[in-house]
Formats: sequence, C-alpha cells, structure tokens
Amino acid sequence: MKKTGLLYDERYLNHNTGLYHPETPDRLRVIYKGLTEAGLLPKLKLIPARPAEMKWVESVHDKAYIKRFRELSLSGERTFDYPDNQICTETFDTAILAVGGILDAVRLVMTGDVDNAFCAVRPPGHHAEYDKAMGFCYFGNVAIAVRYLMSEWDIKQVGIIDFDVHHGNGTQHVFEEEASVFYYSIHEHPSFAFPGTGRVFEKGVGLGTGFTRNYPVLPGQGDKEYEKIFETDLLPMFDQFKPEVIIVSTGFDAHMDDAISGIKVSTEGFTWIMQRIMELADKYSNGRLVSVLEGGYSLTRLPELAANHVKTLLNDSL
Ligand code: Q9C
Ligand code: ZN
Repeated sequence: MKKTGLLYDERYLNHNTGLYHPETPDRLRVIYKGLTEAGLLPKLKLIPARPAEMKWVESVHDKAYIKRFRELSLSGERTFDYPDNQICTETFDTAILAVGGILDAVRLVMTGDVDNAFCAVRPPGHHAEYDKAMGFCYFGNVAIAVRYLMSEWDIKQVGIIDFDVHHGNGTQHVFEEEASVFYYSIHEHPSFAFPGTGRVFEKGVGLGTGFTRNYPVLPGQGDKEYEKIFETDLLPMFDQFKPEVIIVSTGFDAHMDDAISGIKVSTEGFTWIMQRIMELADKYSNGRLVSVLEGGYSLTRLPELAANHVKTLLNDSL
C-alpha cells in the first residue's frame, strides 16, 4: 500500500456554472460519494484546500488577466472570455483554492508525507492560457504546480501526462520552449475538435523541441488504441526522459459513456492507463506522482472511475 493524499474541499462546489453546463459541481459530489462508498476515505490523507499565494498564479498568468478575472467574477457577470466559461461571484476564489490545494498536495509529496495524491478540484485548468480563459478553465493548475516544483523544490525534470480527451493547449504553451518539462498529450482529433491544437507536428519550440508530444486519436477508438500508444510511444519516451516527478492531467472524458467525446475508453481501460503511469513513477520518480482532475462529465461513471483511480494510486487491489 502507498500513502495517498486526497485533495477535496466542499468549497470547490461554489463555482456555479449555471443550468445545463457539463462542468457542474455535481461532478465532484459524485466523485466524493464514489470514494466514500468504495470505503476509500479512511485509507486517504485528506488535504484541505487553501488559497494559493498570488506569486505562483503569476508564474503562469498575466497580472492584468488575473485582475480582469477577479473583477469580472466579483461583478456578477456570468461569462468570461467565452460563453463556455461561466462565472459567478465565487469563481475567482474557487480557482485560487484549486491552485493552492494542488500546491499543498505537491508539497506533501515532496516532503514524503504522502507518496502520491489525487486532486479532485474545480475548476479544471489545462486549457487556460497566459491571458485567456478557455474550455471551462481559468488558471493553469498543472502548469502552476510544475513552476512551483521547479522553483521551490529544485526539481529539474518534470513529466506531464495529459490523458484528458482534449488537448491541454494552455499547459503545452507554458512549457513548449523548455527541455526540462516533457508534456505528453493524448486527445481526440478531429471530430469534437476542441480546442483544435495538439497536432502531431507540435513537438516543442527551440530548445524545447522534442519535449512536447501530441498523440491525436480518432473518434471511435478506445482501449486498444491507448494500449498501443502507451506501449509503442509514451512509455519508451518517458524511459528516455526519466522524470523526477510526474504530474497527471487526469480527464475521464475519453470514457465511452461520456457525452463530450467520441473516444471509447472503458472503465477498465482507465485503470490500465493509470497502472502504467504508476509503474513509470515507481521506476523513475521515486513514486512521486500528483494527479490533477481536468474533465470527465459522466455523472454515472465518475464514481467508479475516481474510485479505481484512487485504488491504483494506493496500490490497492481492484
Ligand atoms: N462551444 C475540459 O474537459 N467544448 N474542457 C466547446 C463549443 C469545450 C472541455 C464546444 C470543451 C472543454 C477541461
Ligand atoms: Zn477535457
């Protein structure tokens, strides 16, 4: 068994996206209920949320953007940059609590208080750009976590695995010129082509060339395709890169029952994926792994997906 942290806080429910938005507080409600009913809570170290220090948010985002987001959120305005990005008066504070909680989870992994952690946060982060909210995302949660690791913990090689069904454009853009952060994304393309980036030819820029890897997957594909990608491409790449810490952008929206995508990964397929990532972390990263929730919208499947995910982090039997 491993020591696994769970970042969860009821304040993550306060970001209200209105009626009929897929990125709803119910996602976290059913995840927490799923973990509870699977008997996992007593096995986890609960990490509460706390506000992030602004310097970490500013390590990835434009100060004027942060100010604009805070003001618009507090103003009672309902959308920010795109109609997809619903906001309420609590959205800014919730986004700051997501970042702060994740940084705490990273800290606990680095001090060895836990081996790894699952961060069940809202709002998600991987689409957020330097000065623009996109795709239900406001702050680049994972990118900020990586900046924190590099400047506060002297980590020099970070691996990011993003298996959310959408391309993490925001995360990629932060690190595409750097050779010390390997960003690997598997995502659907073309079909439901949001955000449209993440083409095979996007391989990094300048010194970062070769440290961004995009693997687009056609709609209709599922477990077999993901197994092929891991065995023939992702795992060999990380065998070369040897990350000191692995950060996972965990999206469950490639699930066959998730209405937002045409990808058909099964519940067991997600477990298989996470088992391979755990093996990588054990091999190169001293087990240090932080999983950060991105998308995943099937309220009926999220409980089992989250429970299996956490059992895999715990090295518990499935
Ligand atoms: N309005 C995440 O899974 N769909 N974001 C755009 C056109 C946006 C998904 C449809 C999907 C964003 C974190
Ligand atoms: Zn997604």
